[in-house]
Parts: sequence; structure tokens; C-alpha cells
Amino acid sequence: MSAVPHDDHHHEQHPYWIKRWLFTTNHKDIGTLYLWFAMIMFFVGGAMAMIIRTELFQPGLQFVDPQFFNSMTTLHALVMIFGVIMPAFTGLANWLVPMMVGAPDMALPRMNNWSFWILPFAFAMLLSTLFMEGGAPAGGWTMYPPLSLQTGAAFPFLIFSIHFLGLASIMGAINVIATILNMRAPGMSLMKMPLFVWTWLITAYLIIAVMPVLAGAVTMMLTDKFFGTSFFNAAGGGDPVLFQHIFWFFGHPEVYILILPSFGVISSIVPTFSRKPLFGYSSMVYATASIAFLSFIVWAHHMFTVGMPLGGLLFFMFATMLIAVPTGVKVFNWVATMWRGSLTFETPMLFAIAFIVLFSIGGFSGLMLAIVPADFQYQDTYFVVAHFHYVLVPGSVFAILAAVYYWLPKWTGHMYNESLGKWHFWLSAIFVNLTFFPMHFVGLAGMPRRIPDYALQFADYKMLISVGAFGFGLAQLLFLYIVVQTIRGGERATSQVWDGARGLEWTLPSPPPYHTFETAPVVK
Ligand code: HEM
Ligand SMILES: [Cu+2]
Repeated sequence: MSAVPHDDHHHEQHPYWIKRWLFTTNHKDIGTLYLWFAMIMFFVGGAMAMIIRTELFQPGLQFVDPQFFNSMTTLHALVMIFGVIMPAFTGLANWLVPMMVGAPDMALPRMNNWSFWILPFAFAMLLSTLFMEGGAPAGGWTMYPPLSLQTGAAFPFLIFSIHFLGLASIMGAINVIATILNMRAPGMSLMKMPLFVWTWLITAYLIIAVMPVLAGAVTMMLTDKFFGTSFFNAAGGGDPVLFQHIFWFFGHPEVYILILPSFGVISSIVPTFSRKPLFGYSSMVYATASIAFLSFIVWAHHMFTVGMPLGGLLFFMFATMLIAVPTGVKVFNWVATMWRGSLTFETPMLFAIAFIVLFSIGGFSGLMLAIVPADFQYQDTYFVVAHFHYVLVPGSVFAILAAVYYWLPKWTGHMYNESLGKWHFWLSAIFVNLTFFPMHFVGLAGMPRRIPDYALQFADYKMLISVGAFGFGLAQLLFLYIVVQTIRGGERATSQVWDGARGLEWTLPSPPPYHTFETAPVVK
């Protein structure tokens, strides 16, 4: 608990429970709410993954029926994307952006409250479909018509929950932009901002640009189903492929929404534990902006097999490959930051280094997928599943874990248990590879994704993958334990926490008072 000496006349320090958490406009409390929400959804989505891996442990159908299996893959993806990674990053933004730019709070605190509280309602709506007639949505998180139009009573709930999720993230993004552009402390010019702030600024623009596109696509589907339109209905003169184009015009920038803030996190952590400033700061900013721009012109690499003119295939292939250039700049800069640094390997640094190595593996398999003739083979196989899990799990999720270990002492005022942190890291790093690396092999051998059963030839690898997944899932319970333990006590953290840490948030006490930077700091 933070005991704060001053400013008692215009604010009660800690209003009572309901008032504090339900009505809060404080960026730190809202950050905490987001992070706990993400943690809970991580275990909800994780439980779904365990169901998937239990069914796939052996060939033959044994645990769940195929319809429910498909609901699990669909909901697992939606929960992990919209319920875990995006809220976790928004929680980090809430906690950190004001403290990093020297602002007292987010620019629009009341809207901030709404952007969080819409989320639990949206997910209650989405998850309630599990109990509806016809079952939960089962057509994949990409919701392609005509398949997804076969959803039962759950269909409008799926669409409306997506509307709400989009609304919540657009409101959050507006807040981030308004805070960064208007509330920086004197002297904090744009090119002095920490990279976490830069990557979030660019992410926020991506969110505002593409969430309405997703909302549009699902609304068109809604009117096709209930109001007699035929946007995606070939019989009425429409085209189901149009949905794929609109969806991926959202979807590809979305995958960068899920990764750019990680780049900011890694760019904060690597310099601290290398005790050197970040190598190539401005090239990092430009690389992030280039990736964001390119993310708008590559969408059709998700649909190479729909039957496109050769010119289209070539354009999307080469544009996709171009993304490897700014991504390479980033990886180079992280490695150059570590080069000849005086490195230490505390838990946040371990997760950050694993991120650099394993995210790069995901980038390489992405390049392989971008090669059109090769993609004709890989499309809709486990190779794609391997690719995106490498960028999302040891990518985004590891970056979030790294961030929590790195800033938790700042937030709580206590050091976490370093040896338990290391255990969590090594268990996660080993099991994540055991889970996702063999997926490349079964994918190349032709195992299709989103199917509850498979040919006997895949049995050994599939069992190994399931063992890896159970191990990874269990290891995350250790993370929950470590976080709770740190909140409840532990060695006191200093203001700076890490001796190589630089930036405004480390000038505040740990934990920082409820209100910080009421008078703006001066940045030289
Ligand atoms: C060098 C960077 C990257 C390249 C070249 C690349 C390329 C590709 C390609 C070509 C596909 C389509 C494969 C297919 O369906 O046949 C794909 C799928 C996917 N990628 Fe990437 N990618 C890259 C980075 C990322 C990142 C950073 C993320 C997320 C953080 C990501 C997430 C995904 C997801 C979620 C899918 C599968 C979508 C689905 O079908 O459900 N990718 N990627
Ligand atoms: Cu893509």
C-alpha cells in the first residue's frame, strides 16, 4: 500500500473497494485492472488450449465432439488476442505511459474507465455463447462466411461482442495518443520518448485505423444473415472472398498491434541489463513506423490460395518480404546493444533474450510462408500454427512476462523471488519450444489445422506437442504464484530497482504514490 503524505485536500487517497475499482479514473488502478483481466483470461484461454491438446494427444476422437473442438480453437484465439495480449499491453500502457512521459494521468481518465469496463461485458457476452443453442462460434477466429453463417443463436452475440471489443480498444488508443501528444513534460520531445511510448503511439494509430474495418466486415455479415443483404453471398451477387480481403485488411495490421508494444518492452529491458544505451534509437523509431506502414499492404498473403492474378500474388509476396528489413534492423539493434555490454541475466532479461531468438524463428517461418508456391503447400497446415505461435507466445507473451518482472518491483514496491522467476523462465522456454517446434514438422508433412483428428503418422509428434503444452500451462501457475507473492510482500525495492535502469518512472518511489507528476518534471 502506498502511503502518500500530500494532496489530501482534493482527493481521497483510496476510496473503498467498489468505488475504487468500479469508478476509478486513476491510470495506475486502471492499469492494474487491465493486467488482472489479462491474467484471468490467460488462464481461460489456456484452459481451452488444454482441451484442444487433450483431444489431439492421440489419434481418434476421444474427449470432445468435433463441433465443440472447433469452438475451442475459435474461442481460444479470440480470448488470447482480444482478452489477453491486447488488454495486457493496454494495462502496461496505462501504468507506464504517464510515468514515462512525466504526466499526472492519462489525458481522458473517464473514458479510460469505460474502455476497461466494456471488456468484461464483451467477454461475458462472447463466453455466454458456450451455453447457447447451436453452441459457441466454431468457424475459426477469422469468421469466414459462409461457414460462420452456420453459427446458431451465438451468431449475433459473436458480432456484438466484437463491436464492443473494438470500441474498447479504440477508446484506449485515443487515450494513448492524446496523452502522448499533449501531456509530455517540458523537454520530453518526441525523439526523447522511451521506445515503449513510441511503439504504443504507433500501435494506437493502427488500432484506430483497422478496428472499424473489422467492425464493418462483421456488420456486413450481420446484415447478410438477418436483413437480406448479399455482401458475401454468391447466390445474391456478393462474394465470400470479399470478406477475406476486408478481414485481413484488419487482420494483418492487427498482428502488428499484438507485437509492436513488445518491441518497446524489449527495447527498454535490453539496455538496462546491458548497462548501455539502446543502440540505434532513431532507427528503431523509423523501423517501427515502416513496419506499421507495410502492415497495410500485405494482407492478401493470408489468402494466396483463393485464386488471385499473378500480379497480385507477386505484389503481396514481395511486400511481405520487405517487412523482414525493418524487423532485421530491430533485431540487429538489440544484439548491438548487448554487444560488449556488462550483461546480467535477471528474469526480465532472460525473457527478453528468449524473445529475440524465438521471435526471429517466427519471423523466418513467416518469410517461408510469404513465398507463394511454398505457401500453397503450407496454407492451413500446422506450419502456419507454428509460425504464429512463435511470434505470439515466445514473442508477445514473453514480452508481457518480461515487462511484468521488470516493472513489478516498481508497481508493488517489492522484489519478486528471483530464483522462482528463473524457474518460471526456464520451464516456459523449454516447454514453449517442445510445444511449437514440432508443429513445423507435422505441418510440413501435411497435418491440417482446426481438425480434431489426424492420420496415424503424426501420432508421436502430436503427443510430444501435447506434453509440451501441458508443461507450459502448468508453468504459468508458477507465474501467478510469483506475482501474488510479490504483491503481498518481499524485499523492499528501491526507486531505481535495476542499477542500469534509465527513465522517468525510475525516479519515482517504489511503489509510486497514487498521483504522480502533479508538477511536471523537467527533462533535459
Ligand atoms: C517477418 C514477419 C512476418 C511475416 C513475413 C509473416 C508472414 C505470414 C504469412 C505469409 C502468413 C499466412 C500463412 C498462411 O495462412 O498460409 C502469416 C500468418 C499469420 N501470422 Fe505472420 N508474418 C510475420 C510476422 C508476424 C507477427 C509479428 C505476428 C503476430 C505477432 C504474426 C501473426 C500471424 C498470425 C496470427 C497468422 C495466422 C492467421 C490465421 O490464419 O489465423 N505474424 N504470417
Ligand atoms: Cu499477415
